[in-house]
Amino acid sequence: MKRILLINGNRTTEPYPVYPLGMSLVASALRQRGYDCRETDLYYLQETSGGEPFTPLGALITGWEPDLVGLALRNVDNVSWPVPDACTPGYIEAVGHIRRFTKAPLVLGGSALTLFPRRLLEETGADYGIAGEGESAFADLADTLFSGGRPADRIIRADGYLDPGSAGSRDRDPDLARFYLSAGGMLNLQAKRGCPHRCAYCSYPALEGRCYRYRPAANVVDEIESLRDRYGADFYMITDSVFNDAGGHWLETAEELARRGITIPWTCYLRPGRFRDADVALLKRAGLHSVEWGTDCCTDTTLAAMGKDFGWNEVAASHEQFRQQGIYGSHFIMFGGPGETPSTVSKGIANLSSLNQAVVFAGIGIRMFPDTPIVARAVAEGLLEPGADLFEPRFYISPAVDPLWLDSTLKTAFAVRSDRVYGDSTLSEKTRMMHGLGYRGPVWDFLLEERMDRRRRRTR
Ligand code: B12
Ligand code: SF4
Repeated sequence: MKRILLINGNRTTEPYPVYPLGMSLVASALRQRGYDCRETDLYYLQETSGGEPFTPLGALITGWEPDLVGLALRNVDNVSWPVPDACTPGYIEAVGHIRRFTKAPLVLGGSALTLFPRRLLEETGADYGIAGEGESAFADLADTLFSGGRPADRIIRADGYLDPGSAGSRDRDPDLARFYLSAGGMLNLQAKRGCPHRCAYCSYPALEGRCYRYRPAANVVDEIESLRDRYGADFYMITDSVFNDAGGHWLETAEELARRGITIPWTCYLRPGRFRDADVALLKRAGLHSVEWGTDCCTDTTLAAMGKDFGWNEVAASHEQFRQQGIYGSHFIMFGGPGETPSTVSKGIANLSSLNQAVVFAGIGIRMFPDTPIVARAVAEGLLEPGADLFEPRFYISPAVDPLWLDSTLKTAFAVRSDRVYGDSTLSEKTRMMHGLGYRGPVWDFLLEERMDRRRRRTR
Protein backbone atom coordinates (compact mmCIF):
# COMPACT_ATOMS: atom_id res chain seq x y z
CA MET A 1 0.00 0.00 0.00
CA LYS A 2 1.38 3.43 -0.95
CA ARG A 3 2.27 5.71 1.96
CA ILE A 4 1.30 9.39 2.12
CA LEU A 5 2.54 11.69 4.86
CA LEU A 6 0.61 14.89 5.57
CA ILE A 7 2.40 17.63 7.51
CA ASN A 8 0.68 20.65 9.00
CA GLY A 9 3.04 23.57 8.38
CA ASN A 10 1.13 26.07 10.53
CA ARG A 11 3.04 27.17 13.64
CA THR A 12 0.96 30.29 14.41
CA THR A 13 -0.10 30.52 18.04
CA GLU A 14 -2.11 33.75 17.77
CA PRO A 15 -4.74 33.93 19.20
CA TYR A 16 -4.23 30.23 20.10
CA PRO A 17 -2.99 27.08 18.33
CA VAL A 18 -5.62 25.52 16.06
CA TYR A 19 -6.17 21.84 15.27
CA PRO A 20 -5.45 21.24 11.52
CA LEU A 21 -8.99 20.29 10.56
CA GLY A 22 -8.50 20.62 6.78
CA MET A 23 -5.50 18.29 6.85
CA SER A 24 -7.44 15.65 8.78
CA LEU A 25 -10.29 15.78 6.27
CA VAL A 26 -7.81 15.25 3.44
CA ALA A 27 -6.16 12.38 5.38
CA SER A 28 -9.51 10.72 5.88
CA ALA A 29 -10.32 10.97 2.15
CA LEU A 30 -6.93 9.47 1.26
CA ARG A 31 -7.53 6.53 3.62
CA GLN A 32 -10.94 5.96 2.07
CA ARG A 33 -9.20 5.84 -1.33
CA GLY A 34 -7.03 3.01 0.02
CA TYR A 35 -3.82 4.85 0.92
CA ASP A 36 -1.82 4.43 4.10
CA CYS A 37 -1.84 8.01 5.38
CA ARG A 38 -0.14 9.47 8.45
CA GLU A 39 -0.51 12.98 9.84
CA THR A 40 2.01 15.10 11.68
CA ASP A 41 2.37 18.74 12.57
CA LEU A 42 5.30 21.13 12.94
CA TYR A 43 3.93 22.96 15.98
CA TYR A 44 3.18 19.66 17.72
CA LEU A 45 6.69 18.34 16.93
CA GLN A 46 8.25 21.60 18.10
CA GLU A 47 6.41 21.63 21.42
CA THR A 48 6.81 17.92 22.17
CA SER A 49 10.49 17.75 21.29
CA GLY A 50 11.77 20.79 23.12
CA GLY A 51 11.78 23.54 20.53
CA GLU A 52 12.84 22.34 17.06
CA PRO A 53 10.48 20.37 14.80
CA PHE A 54 12.78 19.29 11.99
CA THR A 55 14.87 16.66 13.78
CA PRO A 56 11.80 14.60 14.79
CA LEU A 57 10.27 15.24 11.36
CA GLY A 58 13.45 13.90 9.73
CA ALA A 59 13.32 10.78 11.91
CA LEU A 60 9.68 10.22 10.98
CA ILE A 61 10.29 10.65 7.25
CA THR A 62 13.45 8.55 7.05
CA GLY A 63 11.89 5.83 9.24
CA TRP A 64 8.54 5.62 7.39
CA GLU A 65 9.69 6.50 3.84
CA PRO A 66 6.48 8.03 2.43
CA ASP A 67 5.85 7.81 -1.31
CA LEU A 68 4.12 11.19 -1.40
CA VAL A 69 4.12 14.15 1.00
CA GLY A 70 1.50 16.88 1.53
CA LEU A 71 2.17 20.13 3.37
CA ALA A 72 -0.75 22.18 4.72
CA LEU A 73 -0.33 25.98 4.55
CA ARG A 74 -3.09 27.75 6.49
CA ASN A 75 -2.12 31.39 7.00
CA VAL A 76 -0.41 33.80 4.62
CA ASP A 77 0.27 36.21 7.45
CA ASN A 78 -1.46 37.45 10.58
CA VAL A 79 -3.33 40.25 8.73
CA SER A 80 -2.18 42.85 11.29
CA TRP A 81 -1.52 46.43 10.26
CA PRO A 82 1.00 47.97 9.74
CA VAL A 83 3.46 45.10 9.17
CA PRO A 84 1.94 41.66 9.49
CA ASP A 85 4.00 38.62 10.46
CA ALA A 86 4.52 36.66 7.27
CA CYS A 87 4.30 32.86 7.35
CA THR A 88 6.12 32.24 4.04
CA PRO A 89 9.67 32.15 5.51
CA GLY A 90 8.53 29.33 7.81
CA TYR A 91 6.99 27.45 4.85
CA ILE A 92 10.20 27.84 2.80
CA GLU A 93 12.19 26.51 5.75
CA ALA A 94 9.84 23.53 6.11
CA VAL A 95 10.04 22.63 2.41
CA GLY A 96 13.85 22.87 2.54
CA HIS A 97 13.97 20.35 5.41
CA ILE A 98 11.42 17.99 3.84
CA ARG A 99 13.50 17.95 0.63
CA ARG A 100 16.59 16.94 2.65
CA PHE A 101 14.79 13.89 4.05
CA THR A 102 12.89 12.57 1.01
CA LYS A 103 12.72 12.65 -2.77
CA ALA A 104 8.95 11.93 -2.71
CA PRO A 105 6.84 14.50 -4.61
CA LEU A 106 5.64 17.34 -2.40
CA VAL A 107 2.10 18.73 -2.68
CA LEU A 108 0.97 21.98 -1.03
CA GLY A 109 -2.60 22.78 0.03
CA GLY A 110 -4.62 24.80 2.56
CA SER A 111 -6.22 28.25 2.62
CA ALA A 112 -2.95 30.19 2.13
CA LEU A 113 -2.16 28.11 -0.93
CA THR A 114 -5.71 28.61 -2.25
CA LEU A 115 -5.33 32.39 -1.99
CA PHE A 116 -1.86 32.55 -3.61
CA PRO A 117 -1.16 29.25 -5.38
CA ARG A 118 1.40 30.44 -7.92
CA ARG A 119 3.43 32.59 -5.55
CA LEU A 120 3.62 29.96 -2.82
CA LEU A 121 4.64 27.27 -5.28
CA GLU A 122 7.36 29.56 -6.66
CA GLU A 123 8.58 30.70 -3.25
CA THR A 124 8.84 27.21 -1.77
CA GLY A 125 9.80 25.20 -4.88
CA ALA A 126 7.30 22.43 -4.04
CA ASP A 127 6.11 20.16 -6.88
CA TYR A 128 2.33 20.67 -6.90
CA GLY A 129 -0.28 22.88 -5.30
CA ILE A 130 -3.96 22.08 -4.79
CA ALA A 131 -6.03 25.26 -4.61
CA GLY A 132 -9.40 24.67 -2.94
CA GLU A 133 -10.90 21.63 -1.27
CA GLY A 134 -8.27 18.94 -1.01
CA GLU A 135 -10.27 15.77 -0.29
CA SER A 136 -10.97 14.45 -3.80
CA ALA A 137 -8.31 16.52 -5.55
CA PHE A 138 -5.42 15.10 -3.53
CA ALA A 139 -6.69 11.53 -3.85
CA ASP A 140 -7.05 12.02 -7.64
CA LEU A 141 -3.55 13.47 -7.87
CA ALA A 142 -2.13 10.53 -5.87
CA ASP A 143 -3.89 8.08 -8.22
CA THR A 144 -2.41 9.88 -11.24
CA LEU A 145 1.14 10.07 -9.86
CA PHE A 146 1.19 6.45 -8.63
CA SER A 147 -0.02 5.19 -11.99
CA GLY A 148 2.89 6.96 -13.69
CA GLY A 149 0.92 9.97 -14.99
CA ARG A 150 1.44 13.72 -14.54
CA PRO A 151 -1.23 16.40 -14.10
CA ALA A 152 -1.51 18.97 -16.91
CA ASP A 153 -0.49 21.82 -14.58
CA ARG A 154 1.46 21.97 -11.31
CA ILE A 155 -1.48 23.88 -9.84
CA ILE A 156 -4.66 21.88 -9.55
CA ARG A 157 -7.77 23.95 -9.00
CA ALA A 158 -10.36 21.98 -7.08
CA ASP A 159 -13.22 24.17 -8.29
CA GLY A 160 -15.90 21.48 -8.37
CA TYR A 161 -17.14 21.74 -4.82
CA LEU A 162 -17.66 18.57 -2.82
CA ASP A 163 -21.12 17.26 -2.19
CA PRO A 164 -22.23 18.07 1.35
CA GLY A 165 -22.30 14.49 2.60
CA SER A 166 -18.61 13.97 2.00
CA ALA A 167 -17.41 17.22 3.59
CA GLY A 168 -16.72 15.88 7.05
CA SER A 169 -15.09 13.04 8.91
CA ARG A 170 -15.35 11.57 12.38
CA ASP A 171 -11.62 10.82 12.39
CA ARG A 172 -8.92 12.94 13.91
CA ASP A 173 -5.29 12.09 14.54
CA PRO A 174 -5.43 10.99 18.21
CA ASP A 175 -2.05 12.50 19.22
CA LEU A 176 -2.81 15.81 17.51
CA ALA A 177 -6.33 15.89 18.96
CA ARG A 178 -5.00 15.40 22.49
CA PHE A 179 -2.29 17.98 21.94
CA TYR A 180 -4.53 20.71 20.45
CA LEU A 181 -7.31 20.18 22.95
CA SER A 182 -4.84 21.09 25.60
CA ALA A 183 -2.72 23.69 23.72
CA GLY A 184 -5.61 25.42 21.92
CA GLY A 185 -8.45 24.65 24.32
CA MET A 186 -10.79 23.00 21.80
CA LEU A 187 -11.33 20.77 18.78
CA ASN A 188 -13.19 21.91 15.66
CA LEU A 189 -15.50 20.88 12.84
CA GLN A 190 -17.59 22.29 9.99
CA ALA A 191 -21.37 21.97 9.63
CA LYS A 192 -21.49 23.47 6.14
CA ARG A 193 -19.37 25.34 3.62
CA GLY A 194 -19.80 28.56 1.68
CA CYS A 195 -21.21 32.03 2.32
CA PRO A 196 -23.70 33.91 0.10
CA HIS A 197 -22.96 37.34 1.61
CA ARG A 198 -20.71 39.89 -0.08
CA CYS A 199 -18.94 41.75 2.71
CA ALA A 200 -16.40 44.03 1.10
CA TYR A 201 -13.24 42.64 2.63
CA CYS A 202 -14.02 38.97 2.97
CA SER A 203 -12.20 36.13 1.24
CA TYR A 204 -14.38 33.34 2.67
CA PRO A 205 -16.83 33.16 -0.27
CA ALA A 206 -13.82 33.02 -2.64
CA LEU A 207 -12.36 30.16 -0.57
CA GLU A 208 -15.50 28.11 -0.02
CA GLY A 209 -18.01 29.23 -2.65
CA ARG A 210 -20.95 31.61 -2.63
CA CYS A 211 -23.77 29.33 -1.62
CA TYR A 212 -24.23 27.16 1.42
CA ARG A 213 -23.50 23.47 1.11
CA TYR A 214 -24.93 21.72 4.11
CA ARG A 215 -23.99 18.49 5.77
CA PRO A 216 -26.95 16.56 7.19
CA ALA A 217 -27.42 17.78 10.79
CA ALA A 218 -27.36 14.20 12.11
CA ASN A 219 -24.01 13.65 10.43
CA VAL A 220 -22.60 16.84 12.00
CA VAL A 221 -23.77 15.75 15.43
CA ASP A 222 -22.29 12.26 14.91
CA GLU A 223 -18.97 14.01 14.39
CA ILE A 224 -19.39 16.05 17.58
CA GLU A 225 -20.22 12.88 19.45
CA SER A 226 -17.10 11.28 18.06
CA LEU A 227 -14.97 14.28 19.10
CA ARG A 228 -16.34 13.86 22.60
CA ASP A 229 -16.25 10.08 22.92
CA ARG A 230 -13.14 9.16 20.93
CA TYR A 231 -10.96 12.23 21.46
CA GLY A 232 -12.13 13.56 24.82
CA ALA A 233 -13.28 16.93 23.46
CA ASP A 234 -14.87 19.01 26.21
CA PHE A 235 -15.04 22.14 24.06
CA TYR A 236 -15.36 22.62 20.30
CA MET A 237 -15.79 25.29 17.67
CA ILE A 238 -18.08 25.01 14.67
CA THR A 239 -15.84 26.86 12.24
CA ASP A 240 -18.44 27.75 9.57
CA SER A 241 -17.87 31.25 8.20
CA VAL A 242 -21.34 32.07 9.56
CA PHE A 243 -23.24 29.49 11.60
CA ASN A 244 -26.70 31.10 11.36
CA ASP A 245 -28.03 30.64 7.85
CA ALA A 246 -31.37 31.76 6.47
CA GLY A 247 -32.28 28.13 5.65
CA GLY A 248 -32.29 27.14 9.34
CA HIS A 249 -29.62 24.43 9.22
CA TRP A 250 -28.04 25.93 12.35
CA LEU A 251 -31.28 25.32 14.27
CA GLU A 252 -31.57 21.76 12.97
CA THR A 253 -28.05 21.11 14.22
CA ALA A 254 -28.84 22.63 17.62
CA GLU A 255 -32.07 20.63 17.86
CA GLU A 256 -30.20 17.41 17.14
CA LEU A 257 -27.60 18.25 19.80
CA ALA A 258 -30.30 19.01 22.36
CA ARG A 259 -32.30 15.89 21.40
CA ARG A 260 -29.24 13.69 21.99
CA GLY A 261 -28.41 15.52 25.22
CA ILE A 262 -24.95 16.58 24.00
CA THR A 263 -24.23 19.68 26.02
CA ILE A 264 -20.48 20.11 25.94
CA PRO A 265 -19.70 23.80 25.45
CA TRP A 266 -18.95 25.24 22.02
CA THR A 267 -18.50 28.48 20.16
CA CYS A 268 -19.13 29.74 16.61
CA TYR A 269 -19.39 32.81 14.40
CA LEU A 270 -22.86 34.36 14.29
CA ARG A 271 -24.09 37.13 12.03
CA PRO A 272 -25.99 39.80 14.01
CA GLY A 273 -29.67 40.00 13.09
CA ARG A 274 -33.09 39.31 14.52
CA PHE A 275 -33.25 36.22 16.70
CA ARG A 276 -36.24 34.57 18.36
CA ASP A 277 -35.85 34.06 22.10
CA ALA A 278 -36.80 30.40 21.66
CA ASP A 279 -33.92 29.91 19.21
CA VAL A 280 -31.41 31.48 21.57
CA ALA A 281 -32.73 29.25 24.36
CA LEU A 282 -32.33 26.22 22.08
CA LEU A 283 -28.70 27.14 21.36
CA LYS A 284 -28.11 27.49 25.09
CA ARG A 285 -29.60 24.03 25.71
CA ALA A 286 -27.37 22.64 22.97
CA GLY A 287 -24.30 23.92 24.84
CA LEU A 288 -23.50 27.21 23.04
CA HIS A 289 -21.00 28.87 25.37
CA SER A 290 -19.96 32.02 23.54
CA VAL A 291 -20.28 33.81 20.23
CA GLU A 292 -17.73 35.48 18.01
CA TRP A 293 -20.02 38.05 16.41
CA GLY A 294 -19.39 38.88 12.75
CA THR A 295 -19.71 42.59 13.51
CA ASP A 296 -16.59 44.04 11.84
CA CYS A 297 -17.74 47.71 11.99
CA CYS A 298 -19.49 49.76 14.64
CA THR A 299 -21.66 52.40 12.99
CA ASP A 300 -24.54 52.23 10.53
CA THR A 301 -22.43 54.16 8.00
CA THR A 302 -19.42 51.84 8.09
CA LEU A 303 -21.55 48.68 8.31
CA ALA A 304 -23.35 49.74 5.12
CA ALA A 305 -20.09 50.63 3.37
CA MET A 306 -18.71 47.21 4.30
CA GLY A 307 -21.69 45.58 2.60
CA LYS A 308 -23.39 44.31 5.77
CA ASP A 309 -27.16 43.97 5.69
CA PHE A 310 -27.61 44.80 9.36
CA GLY A 311 -27.18 47.98 11.35
CA TRP A 312 -25.81 48.84 14.77
CA ASN A 313 -29.23 48.33 16.41
CA GLU A 314 -29.19 44.67 15.33
CA VAL A 315 -25.66 44.24 16.71
CA ALA A 316 -26.58 45.70 20.09
CA ALA A 317 -29.90 43.82 20.29
CA SER A 318 -28.39 40.46 19.31
CA HIS A 319 -25.57 40.86 21.78
CA GLU A 320 -27.96 41.73 24.60
CA GLN A 321 -30.41 38.93 23.79
CA PHE A 322 -27.66 36.30 23.96
CA ARG A 323 -26.07 37.90 27.02
CA GLN A 324 -29.35 37.65 28.89
CA GLN A 325 -29.30 33.89 28.32
CA GLY A 326 -25.74 33.74 29.69
CA ILE A 327 -24.06 33.43 26.28
CA TYR A 328 -21.18 35.88 26.09
CA GLY A 329 -19.98 37.64 22.98
CA SER A 330 -16.85 39.07 21.43
CA HIS A 331 -16.71 41.55 18.56
CA PHE A 332 -13.76 42.14 16.27
CA ILE A 333 -13.85 45.64 14.80
CA MET A 334 -11.78 46.82 11.85
CA PHE A 335 -11.40 50.58 12.18
CA GLY A 336 -10.37 52.57 9.11
CA GLY A 337 -12.41 50.56 6.59
CA PRO A 338 -14.68 51.89 3.83
CA GLY A 339 -16.68 54.96 4.81
CA GLU A 340 -14.65 55.63 7.98
CA THR A 341 -14.21 59.28 9.00
CA PRO A 342 -13.17 60.88 12.30
CA SER A 343 -16.86 61.26 13.10
CA THR A 344 -17.69 57.55 12.53
CA VAL A 345 -14.70 56.66 14.72
CA SER A 346 -16.12 58.70 17.63
CA LYS A 347 -19.63 57.40 17.06
CA GLY A 348 -18.32 53.83 16.83
CA ILE A 349 -16.39 54.08 20.09
CA ALA A 350 -19.53 55.40 21.77
CA ASN A 351 -21.62 52.57 20.30
CA LEU A 352 -19.15 49.98 21.52
CA SER A 353 -19.16 51.37 25.03
CA SER A 354 -22.88 50.66 25.23
CA LEU A 355 -22.31 46.88 24.91
CA ASN A 356 -22.49 45.12 28.24
CA GLN A 357 -20.21 42.22 29.04
CA ALA A 358 -18.64 42.25 25.63
CA VAL A 359 -15.05 41.71 24.71
CA VAL A 360 -14.10 44.00 21.85
CA PHE A 361 -10.96 43.42 19.81
CA ALA A 362 -9.99 46.32 17.54
CA GLY A 363 -7.57 46.57 14.66
CA ILE A 364 -6.74 49.15 12.01
CA GLY A 365 -7.12 48.70 8.27
CA ILE A 366 -8.08 45.78 6.11
CA ARG A 367 -5.53 43.37 4.68
CA MET A 368 -6.76 43.02 1.08
CA PHE A 369 -7.06 39.63 -0.61
CA PRO A 370 -7.66 38.71 -4.26
CA ASP A 371 -11.25 38.37 -5.49
CA THR A 372 -12.73 40.54 -2.74
CA PRO A 373 -14.94 43.58 -3.47
CA ILE A 374 -12.69 45.96 -1.54
CA VAL A 375 -9.94 45.60 -4.12
CA ALA A 376 -12.02 47.37 -6.79
CA ARG A 377 -12.86 50.13 -4.32
CA ALA A 378 -9.20 50.61 -3.41
CA VAL A 379 -8.26 50.81 -7.10
CA ALA A 380 -11.08 53.31 -7.79
CA GLU A 381 -9.93 55.46 -4.87
CA GLY A 382 -6.33 55.41 -6.09
CA LEU A 383 -5.11 53.46 -3.05
CA LEU A 384 -4.04 50.40 -5.04
CA GLU A 385 -2.61 50.03 -8.52
CA PRO A 386 -4.69 47.74 -10.79
CA GLY A 387 -3.41 44.16 -10.83
CA ALA A 388 -1.33 44.62 -7.64
CA ASP A 389 0.13 41.42 -6.26
CA LEU A 390 -1.54 41.18 -2.88
CA PHE A 391 0.79 38.45 -1.71
CA GLU A 392 2.89 41.29 -0.28
CA PRO A 393 0.36 42.67 2.23
CA ARG A 394 -1.53 45.83 1.30
CA PHE A 395 -4.05 47.44 3.63
CA TYR A 396 -7.17 49.41 2.82
CA ILE A 397 -7.35 52.47 5.06
CA SER A 398 -10.05 55.03 4.38
CA PRO A 399 -8.49 58.17 2.86
CA ALA A 400 -10.61 60.23 5.31
CA VAL A 401 -8.70 59.08 8.41
CA ASP A 402 -5.08 59.46 9.42
CA PRO A 403 -3.89 56.05 10.67
CA LEU A 404 -1.58 57.58 13.29
CA TRP A 405 -4.45 59.64 14.70
CA LEU A 406 -6.63 56.52 14.66
CA ASP A 407 -3.95 54.51 16.46
CA SER A 408 -3.63 57.04 19.27
CA THR A 409 -7.42 57.52 19.50
CA LEU A 410 -7.97 53.79 19.92
CA LYS A 411 -5.14 53.48 22.44
CA THR A 412 -6.75 56.18 24.58
CA ALA A 413 -10.32 54.89 24.20
CA PHE A 414 -9.43 51.25 24.82
CA ALA A 415 -7.03 51.79 27.73
CA VAL A 416 -9.82 52.33 30.23
CA ARG A 417 -11.46 48.88 30.18
CA SER A 418 -10.00 45.41 30.49
CA ASP A 419 -12.56 43.98 28.06
CA ARG A 420 -11.47 46.37 25.26
CA VAL A 421 -8.40 45.05 23.46
CA TYR A 422 -6.28 47.05 21.06
CA GLY A 423 -2.63 46.30 20.30
CA ASP A 424 -2.14 44.04 23.33
CA SER A 425 0.79 41.84 22.33
CA THR A 426 0.59 39.93 25.62
CA LEU A 427 -2.86 38.46 24.98
CA SER A 428 -1.73 35.30 23.17
CA GLU A 429 0.70 34.60 26.00
CA LYS A 430 -2.07 35.06 28.59
CA THR A 431 -4.31 32.75 26.56
CA ARG A 432 -1.54 30.18 26.40
CA MET A 433 -1.17 30.40 30.17
CA MET A 434 -4.91 29.86 30.69
CA HIS A 435 -4.91 26.84 28.38
CA GLY A 436 -1.81 25.55 30.18
CA LEU A 437 -3.76 25.75 33.43
CA GLY A 438 -6.48 23.58 31.88
CA TYR A 439 -9.07 26.18 30.89
CA ARG A 440 -11.03 25.44 27.74
CA GLY A 441 -12.45 27.57 24.96
CA PRO A 442 -11.18 30.78 23.39
CA VAL A 443 -10.79 32.13 26.98
CA TRP A 444 -11.28 35.78 26.02
CA ASP A 445 -14.10 35.75 28.53
CA PHE A 446 -11.53 35.95 31.31
CA LEU A 447 -11.41 39.64 30.37
CA LEU A 448 -14.99 39.98 31.57
CA GLU A 449 -14.49 40.60 35.24
CA GLU A 450 -17.94 39.41 36.22
CA ARG A 451 -17.31 36.03 34.70
CA MET A 452 -14.70 34.68 37.03
CA ASP A 453 -16.55 31.46 37.83
CA ARG A 454 -13.94 29.59 35.83
CA ARG A 455 -13.17 26.93 38.38
CA ARG A 456 -16.16 24.97 37.08
CA ARG A 457 -14.68 24.92 33.61
CA ARG A 458 -11.18 23.85 34.54
CA THR A 459 -10.42 20.37 33.44
CA ARG A 460 -7.40 19.56 35.55
C1 B12 B 1 -12.50 29.32 11.96
C2 B12 B 1 -11.34 30.19 11.57
C3 B12 B 1 -10.51 30.66 12.59
C4 B12 B 1 -10.70 30.28 14.06
C5 B12 B 1 -10.20 28.84 14.27
C6 B12 B 1 -10.82 28.20 15.49
C7 B12 B 1 -10.56 26.73 15.56
N1 B12 B 1 -10.44 26.25 16.77
O1 B12 B 1 -10.48 26.03 14.57
C8 B12 B 1 -9.84 31.36 14.79
C9 B12 B 1 -10.73 32.53 15.18
C10 B12 B 1 -9.06 30.94 16.00
C11 B12 B 1 -8.92 31.83 13.64
C12 B12 B 1 -7.74 32.48 13.86
C13 B12 B 1 -6.89 32.90 12.85
N2 B12 B 1 -7.15 32.93 11.54
CO1 B12 B 1 -8.70 32.05 10.76
N3 B12 B 1 -10.12 31.29 9.83
C14 B12 B 1 -11.11 30.51 10.20
C15 B12 B 1 -11.99 30.14 8.99
C16 B12 B 1 -13.29 30.93 9.06
C17 B12 B 1 -12.33 28.67 8.85
C18 B12 B 1 -11.14 27.72 8.97
C19 B12 B 1 -11.64 26.29 8.92
O2 B12 B 1 -11.82 25.64 9.93
N4 B12 B 1 -11.93 25.81 7.72
C20 B12 B 1 -12.40 24.44 7.47
C21 B12 B 1 -11.30 23.58 6.87
C22 B12 B 1 -11.84 22.21 6.59
O3 B12 B 1 -10.90 24.19 5.66
P1 B12 B 1 -9.38 24.36 5.25
O4 B12 B 1 -8.50 24.42 6.42
O5 B12 B 1 -9.28 25.46 4.27
O6 B12 B 1 -9.05 22.97 4.50
C23 B12 B 1 -9.45 22.63 3.19
C24 B12 B 1 -8.51 23.14 2.09
O7 B12 B 1 -7.78 24.29 2.43
C25 B12 B 1 -7.64 21.97 1.77
N5 B12 B 1 -6.48 21.66 2.59
C26 B12 B 1 -6.23 21.90 3.88
N6 B12 B 1 -5.04 21.38 4.26
C27 B12 B 1 -4.51 20.77 3.18
C28 B12 B 1 -3.32 20.09 3.01
C29 B12 B 1 -3.01 19.56 1.76
C30 B12 B 1 -1.72 18.85 1.56
C31 B12 B 1 -3.92 19.73 0.67
C32 B12 B 1 -3.59 19.19 -0.66
C33 B12 B 1 -5.12 20.41 0.85
C34 B12 B 1 -5.41 20.92 2.11
O8 B12 B 1 -8.56 20.89 1.92
C35 B12 B 1 -9.34 21.13 3.12
C36 B12 B 1 -10.65 20.41 3.04
O9 B12 B 1 -11.41 20.81 1.94
C37 B12 B 1 -11.06 30.59 7.79
C38 B12 B 1 -11.81 31.17 6.59
C39 B12 B 1 -12.33 30.10 5.71
N7 B12 B 1 -13.61 30.12 5.46
O10 B12 B 1 -11.57 29.23 5.27
C40 B12 B 1 -10.15 31.65 8.44
C41 B12 B 1 -8.71 31.76 7.94
C42 B12 B 1 -8.14 30.36 7.76
N8 B12 B 1 -8.03 32.44 9.03
C43 B12 B 1 -7.10 33.25 8.64
C44 B12 B 1 -6.25 33.98 9.52
C45 B12 B 1 -5.35 35.03 8.87
C46 B12 B 1 -6.26 33.76 10.90
C47 B12 B 1 -5.35 34.41 11.97
C48 B12 B 1 -3.88 34.59 11.59
C49 B12 B 1 -5.99 35.76 12.35
C50 B12 B 1 -5.33 36.44 13.53
N9 B12 B 1 -4.46 37.41 13.27
O11 B12 B 1 -5.59 36.07 14.64
C51 B12 B 1 -5.53 33.42 13.14
C52 B12 B 1 -4.50 32.27 13.09
C53 B12 B 1 -4.85 31.12 14.01
C54 B12 B 1 -3.83 30.01 13.99
N10 B12 B 1 -3.43 29.55 15.15
O12 B12 B 1 -3.39 29.60 12.93
C55 B12 B 1 -7.03 33.31 7.12
C56 B12 B 1 -5.82 32.51 6.56
C57 B12 B 1 -5.29 33.04 5.24
C58 B12 B 1 -4.61 34.39 5.43
N11 B12 B 1 -5.34 35.43 5.12
O13 B12 B 1 -3.51 34.47 5.90
C59 B12 B 1 -8.42 32.71 6.71
C60 B12 B 1 -8.46 31.99 5.38
C61 B12 B 1 -9.42 33.90 6.68
C62 B12 B 1 -8.96 35.05 5.81
N12 B12 B 1 -8.73 36.20 6.40
O14 B12 B 1 -8.81 34.97 4.63
N13 B12 B 1 -9.41 31.47 12.43
S1 SF4 C 1 -17.79 38.51 6.68
FE1 SF4 C 1 -19.02 36.71 7.23
S2 SF4 C 1 -21.03 37.08 6.32
FE2 SF4 C 1 -19.61 38.48 5.31
S3 SF4 C 1 -18.94 37.42 3.43
FE3 SF4 C 1 -17.46 36.94 5.06
S4 SF4 C 1 -18.14 35.04 5.99
FE4 SF4 C 1 -19.84 35.87 4.80
